[in-house]
Amino acid sequence: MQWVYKNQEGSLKQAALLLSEQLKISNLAAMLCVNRGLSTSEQVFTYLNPKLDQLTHPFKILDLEKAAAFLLESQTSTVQKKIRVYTDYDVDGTTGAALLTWFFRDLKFNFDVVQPDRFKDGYGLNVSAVEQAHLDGVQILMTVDCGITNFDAADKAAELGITLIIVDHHQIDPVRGNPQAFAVIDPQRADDPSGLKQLCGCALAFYLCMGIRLLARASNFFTDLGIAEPNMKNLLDLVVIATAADMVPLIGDNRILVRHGLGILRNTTKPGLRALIQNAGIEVKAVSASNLGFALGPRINASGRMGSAQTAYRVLTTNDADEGIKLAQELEGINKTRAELQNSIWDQVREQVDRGLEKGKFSHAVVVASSNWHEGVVGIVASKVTEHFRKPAIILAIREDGLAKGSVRSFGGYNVLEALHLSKDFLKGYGGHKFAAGLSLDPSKIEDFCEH
Ligand SMILES: [Mn+2]
Repeated sequence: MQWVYKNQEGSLKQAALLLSEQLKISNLAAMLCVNRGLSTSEQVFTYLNPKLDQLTHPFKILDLEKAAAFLLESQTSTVQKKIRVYTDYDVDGTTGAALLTWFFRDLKFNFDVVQPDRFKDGYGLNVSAVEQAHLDGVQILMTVDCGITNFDAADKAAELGITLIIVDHHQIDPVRGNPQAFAVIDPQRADDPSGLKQLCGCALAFYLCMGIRLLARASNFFTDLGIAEPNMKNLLDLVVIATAADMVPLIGDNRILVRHGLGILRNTTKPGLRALIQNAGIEVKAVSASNLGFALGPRINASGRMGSAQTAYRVLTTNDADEGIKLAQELEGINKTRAELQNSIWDQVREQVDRGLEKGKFSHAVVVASSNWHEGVVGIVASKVTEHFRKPAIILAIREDGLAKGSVRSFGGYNVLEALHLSKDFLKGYGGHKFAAGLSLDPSKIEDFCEH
């Protein structure tokens, strides 16, 4: 990564000088704050000293109070309704699932957790997962870190009489809007007044839990049922991992969550999480922000990339010290295999690209494919390609079933989602963000797709 400092001229420089005097901070720190659009000494002070009680009130998020009330109500009637939590298989989704598990367990809710299989089910909530939920007697289905564009699945839930609660931070479909659901918690909604567009999925689940706790306290849920009120702070170890892994901007509430989450993580009592950190060769008390992205995130992600997210989920949710150690060991093995595969693919890709460049190929973007590559890790390799070759990259794994599936990563602000949209005639499917997306196509179309 390269850091480029903005050169401050005139009035901005003056503002920085004033701030550095008022708050007794260095000129550089003051200038960086000014660059971030902070101008008053109050704003800068809050920015530098984030406090938990400055977090945005959870009910500011549209539909959150409605969902919290419904969930609490569903568990206090004589027959507890069955809740299913359905999350993405990456770090954000898995930590979100773990966070809800700890919280719902404490509140003795009737719930289970399902995560899709990256290879069989793909990303998001699908119709058959909703049908399965119905067969399993699920009455309330809630998504975390996915769901906002799963219109067919939402329609199926409505048809089967399942109450759907979507908790997602991904973009709303500009044409179709929200899927039909009882509650759609997504600060990306144009009508959401919270200003929390930067939150990751796991953090949104945290706000939902804060909302449930508020209502539970107000309705004497804890005293009536003799349940100890959970300390929300203890869930921030999961939130900080997800926030770092999802690479959301560390401004506003995210700064507060990360600042405090890191401290909680260093004292975490979750046995599997402690073992996971130790296996990475890190002292729990000394976990740093960079450890989150380089050591913890990849280990948790490895689970869903290589097979099923189950192992990572169990590591993060076990109550048992011995089981925590055993599961973390298992995850360590999965991550090692992931790293080996990734290195071998990277070597092959680099060779292919070097050869292509010599022949004058890849002038705008790198596109490479092979049937030897594992689709679970091509995304990481694509990121490496963009850094190394400084071009957008598409890496495709040709699967046994004959479908080429892969990942696109942007370089230099290039909008890859738009580019895929323009080539959609060659593709079977695509989706994602401006800077990172996924696609699938018929291998025979790769050549045409490259030329397009
Ligand atoms: Mn996410």
